[in-house]
Amino acid sequence: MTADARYLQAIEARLCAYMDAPGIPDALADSMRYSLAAGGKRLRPRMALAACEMVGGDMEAALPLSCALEMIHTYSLIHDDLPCMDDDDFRRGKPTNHKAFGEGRAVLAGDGLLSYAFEIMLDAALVQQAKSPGYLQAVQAIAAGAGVFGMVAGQARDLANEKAPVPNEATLRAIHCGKTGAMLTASLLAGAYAAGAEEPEIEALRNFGEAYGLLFQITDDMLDVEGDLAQLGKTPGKDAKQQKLTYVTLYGLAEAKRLAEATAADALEALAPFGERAAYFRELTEKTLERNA
Ligand code: GRG
Repeated sequence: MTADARYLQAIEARLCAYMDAPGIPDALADSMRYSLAAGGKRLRPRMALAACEMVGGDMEAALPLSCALEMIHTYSLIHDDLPCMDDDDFRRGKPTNHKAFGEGRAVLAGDGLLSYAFEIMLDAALVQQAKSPGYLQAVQAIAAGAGVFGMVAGQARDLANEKAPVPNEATLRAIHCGKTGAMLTASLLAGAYAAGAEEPEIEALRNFGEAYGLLFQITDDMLDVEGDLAQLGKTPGKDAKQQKLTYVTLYGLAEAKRLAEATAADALEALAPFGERAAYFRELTEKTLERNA
């Protein structure tokens, strides 16, 4: 079995177990499950498990963190799709949560996923804290990536920029370091901290996360122009329609492609300290560049 198949199997089984816990009202559990099970790539939880194993940890210990990352990511997509934000009809190839359940239930599905994620992480930290001193640091990395200095900050900058556009590289970077990069880097750090990684490894992963996050965003912007609904799982062409600031609108498709290649090279360089152990992340970087991750 490939590492990815192992990770995916463990993630899916554990997410189902969390959602089958007794006591969650049916209507709430249904709307949370709907988006969780809608066919996301599970990129963040896979990255957390791979980072954990790369630095010598046991993926079982990182599994609660990994599922929490997917829950937080899914909440962000549900809220981002709401009419008061991006107003999208399709996500992960299915009608968006508010289209399926109405806005009230979609807001609550997001709230439920976010708060359940923290409950799961802290429950695990309470169990792990004696034998794994890095575990709480892992939870902190996820909180920081998700919050007002991370993903929520990026979303706030994005909203502000829609009202008063400042179309330059600095604005674009600030938006996407938060919206996209923060949770990707947090996934790497969480897996590594849970495995007891030391500062030089954390620093190398932070560098990789920064470059990989940028690569992911540039290729995501390119897909919005070149992809179709089946490939994207969401409506293509929305960025141009909403006059969004993206790497393609700022630089054009050809230059965005060149930037993606240079950024992939930076990401690969950041992995050098891990040598052979970084095979998973080398392959992920190459697949992302080919927009096939
Ligand atoms: C609502 C606080 C709040 C934040 C929303 C994540 C986000 C911030 C908005 C989503 C819109 C968007 C296009 C973000 C940038 C790229 C991104 C995160 C794409 C989706 O991630 P994938 O491709 O999705 O990993 P799947 O569905 O495969 O998990």
